[in-house]
Amino acid sequence: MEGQGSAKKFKKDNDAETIIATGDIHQGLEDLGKFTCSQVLKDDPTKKMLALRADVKGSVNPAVVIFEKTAFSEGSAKEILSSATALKKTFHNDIYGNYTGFPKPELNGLKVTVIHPATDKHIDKYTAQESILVNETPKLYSEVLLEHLKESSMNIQWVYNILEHRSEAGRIVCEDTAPETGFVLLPDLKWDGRTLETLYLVAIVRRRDLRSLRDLRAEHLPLLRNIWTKGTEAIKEKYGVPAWQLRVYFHYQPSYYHLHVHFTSVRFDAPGTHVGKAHLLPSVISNIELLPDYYQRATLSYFVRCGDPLAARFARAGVGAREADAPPPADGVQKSDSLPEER
Ligand code: M7G
Repeated sequence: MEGQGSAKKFKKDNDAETIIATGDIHQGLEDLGKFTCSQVLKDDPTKKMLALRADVKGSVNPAVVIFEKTAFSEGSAKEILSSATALKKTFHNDIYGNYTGFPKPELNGLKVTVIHPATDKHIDKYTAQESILVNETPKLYSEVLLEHLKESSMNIQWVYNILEHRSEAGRIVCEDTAPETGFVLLPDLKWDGRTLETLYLVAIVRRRDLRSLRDLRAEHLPLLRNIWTKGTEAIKEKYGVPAWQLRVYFHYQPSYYHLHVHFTSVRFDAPGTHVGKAHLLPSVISNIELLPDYYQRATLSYFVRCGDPLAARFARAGVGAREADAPPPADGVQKSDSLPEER
């Protein structure tokens, strides 16, 4: 539903009546016949993920289509190891044999994410690019990041659709409706909702005045503790996964500036769990307990993709520019390749 209200200019086309009538490509979408690949955005052999930009029959707007190989489960092991799995030999040498296997289609499904209409930001997000490291001081936050957000941030209609039960209502795992400390917990778009090894849920806070980690201070501790306690309890109850097997964290920078918390399995190397992106919820609570305005005073380091307009803004502020081009560090502005100063 993201982009609701912005899915606009649709061509007349008899084969694409649904899109033309509703503006929503997901209505009755049962195969990918309407899509034609216009660009391979990313082909990641490690994550076994392929992201494509696609033209869509009946629409002038492009789509981003992401294919991911799904994880194996213990349950499927027996079914794969059977005569239903055809083999094609690549080679064998002594005791070693190499084959391509073709299990039943039901055991070989792909996770497919379709984003339509896709904006330039979506296309950038899924395009392979180099990144720069930014050590964001409070000064850079107010002078660069906040200015950037005024002009450019991802549409968060999908968040309001969830909070108002217009989308994904049946997927909600836990909901607390308290205005200040409430949140909705549900499976993340990135999760198939079944495979516990790749468990991924997201808790979206009800209040709409918190954009990111940077806004958090002592008065929000009850909200953060509530998300931790009720979120981990709900996951234990529904999926049998205890808190000590969960990685619970914020992204900084997030893609969507409405405060939310990621819950993933520690067995899963989820995208965005690396240093320079993930901030564990218990550590965030502890930092604020120690220093109520920690996140207004801290330098927060993260990576920005080179093609992102934010990288250009930081470059204009002397951050992330090449060594030879960079101006001398001004107060509070650190070069991207330096470590944060000790406070
Ligand atoms: P983020 O840190 O802002 O972005 O997290 P990123 O991790 O994508 O860089 C937003 C989280 O919300 C991500 O984990 C997304 O996969 C998830 N998400 C995004 N959308 C558009 C949806 C959605 O429509 N439904 C659900 N359930 N999750 C979403």
